[in-house]
Amino acid sequence: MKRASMKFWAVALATIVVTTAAQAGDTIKVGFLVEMTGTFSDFGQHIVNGATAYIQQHGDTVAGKKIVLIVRDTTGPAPEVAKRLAQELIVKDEVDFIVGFGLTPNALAVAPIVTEARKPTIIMNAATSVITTKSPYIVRVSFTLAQVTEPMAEWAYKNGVRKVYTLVADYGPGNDAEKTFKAAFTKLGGEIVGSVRVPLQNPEFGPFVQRIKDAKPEAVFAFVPAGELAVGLMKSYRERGLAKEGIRLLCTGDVTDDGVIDALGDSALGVISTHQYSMAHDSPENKAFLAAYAKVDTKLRPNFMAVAGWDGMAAIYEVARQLKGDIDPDKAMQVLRGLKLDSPRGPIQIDADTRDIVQDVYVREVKKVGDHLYNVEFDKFVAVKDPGK
Ligand code: VNL
Repeated sequence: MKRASMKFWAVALATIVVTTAAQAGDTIKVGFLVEMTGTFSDFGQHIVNGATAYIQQHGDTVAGKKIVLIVRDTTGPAPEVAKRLAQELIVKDEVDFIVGFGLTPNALAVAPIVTEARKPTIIMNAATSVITTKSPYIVRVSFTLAQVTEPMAEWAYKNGVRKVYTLVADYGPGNDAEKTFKAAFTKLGGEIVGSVRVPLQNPEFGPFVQRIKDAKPEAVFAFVPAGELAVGLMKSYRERGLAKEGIRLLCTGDVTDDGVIDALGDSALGVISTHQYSMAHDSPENKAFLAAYAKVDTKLRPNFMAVAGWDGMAAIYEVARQLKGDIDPDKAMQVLRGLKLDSPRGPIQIDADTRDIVQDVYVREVKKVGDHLYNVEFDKFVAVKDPGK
């Protein structure tokens, strides 16, 4: 997948690392632990693209220091690989920050290492609530599944939905989504008529989706990670004729992610989701982000991970400015706690106590605008904290 762009990154990164060695001392080094190959390779691409766009837009020097990116490929959900690469980034490369993490298992694996090394760590996607509790050196600029799921349960009930079947990927964020949806929806008076969990690797959606159809719920609530799983789920939903039976699809924005929405095709039209970012978000900050991103990658549509990559870099620039270029780990954490940013998604804040993100969560509908599908925002929940804490 994405062989051409992988090659591009291999070359670009080699160049960046060589430059680093020559200028150690005058640099702020940012080590990326991201998925650059395999099923989840888009995640790394999105995150690095977003960070690169930020640097190109704002200049590669801040507080007199040159920002240097060192990108390492975790290859997928691979905790042992993530741990080894984190050690190398800290000991050999002497990075000032560790960032990235498309996937929860990699973030959890690295938590004890960054605690031990006192290394400020910025989560740019991984979205299981518990991650930020695993180290005082972790902050999150992405989202949590609980944070975007609770609004979905409330919106569904308010709009007359009473019987829901849940489908989630069977790992941390999926379990959070299932638990949160069930709790919020039943508290309001709704009923969960069934729940399935599908494997993270190579799931066969057909039989699961058929089981849901046979149970005749009014809606399915679904979370699977963005990318290939989302495409697989949408395909089965269409092939098994759930929409025709009047079974609505309600999901987190991971399923209707901007990065794959073109591949979902018209079967995605009308799908309702809740999430923190849409390409269609109307603001000057988002326009600036989209313009900068388009100079970095013209093929892969930017998504919520790219925005988190952008915001994570914005956070690092702010730390650098406030610390006048001298990155002391504990002082950096102090700046990050409570930090506010005007993100392309809207205003965001890092909660000073939990180090987790507080942000608006939007309700969106997939619509065709011009030649492309977009998640068009039509309602929002303001300044949502992670309810999973
Ligand atoms: C995770 C969360 C991964 C949401 C995802 O796919 C996602 C995770 C990138 O925490 O592992 O959409």
